[in-house]
Amino acid sequence: MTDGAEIRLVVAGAVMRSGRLLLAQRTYPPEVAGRWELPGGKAEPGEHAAAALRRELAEELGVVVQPGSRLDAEVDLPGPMRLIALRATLVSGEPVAEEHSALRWVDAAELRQMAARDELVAADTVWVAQLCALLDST
Ligand code: 9L3
Ligand code: MG
Repeated sequence: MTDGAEIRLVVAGAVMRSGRLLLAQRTYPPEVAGRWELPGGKAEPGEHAAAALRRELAEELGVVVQPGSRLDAEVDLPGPMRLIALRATLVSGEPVAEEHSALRWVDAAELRQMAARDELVAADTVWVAQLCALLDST
């Protein structure tokens, strides 16, 4: 099998603290710039999801996180890539937007409102219901 035939894993982090979820505003590509996502990025070949998330959130946000359980939904993206999300908690540092245009902490009501207003990256909308349930139970 050639490398080109392999599906690249993309790992996003659902970082939650005190009933709020961390969202990050994308700067690229132009078609999604301005929309909000769960921060994260591509795993290196052979890199486990949790390790990829720790590395990506260190690079993008300057924080150390503890990855946790996986959210139910996964999304196939062009590339081909497969997008998954892991819950995560902050271990140290306060997130800074190193690669995003802004960060915000949202509660369930704000997350629902952003989804309804089409302010989220399309792929990430698969997790809204589960995230709202998790936030509401915190
Ligand atoms: N992506 C979608 N939702 C997310 C993340 C972290 C990533 N929450 C998509 C955008 C890109 C691809 O996955 O097409 C790789 O992500 P990145 O490396 O550009 O962050
Ligand atoms: Mg990224």
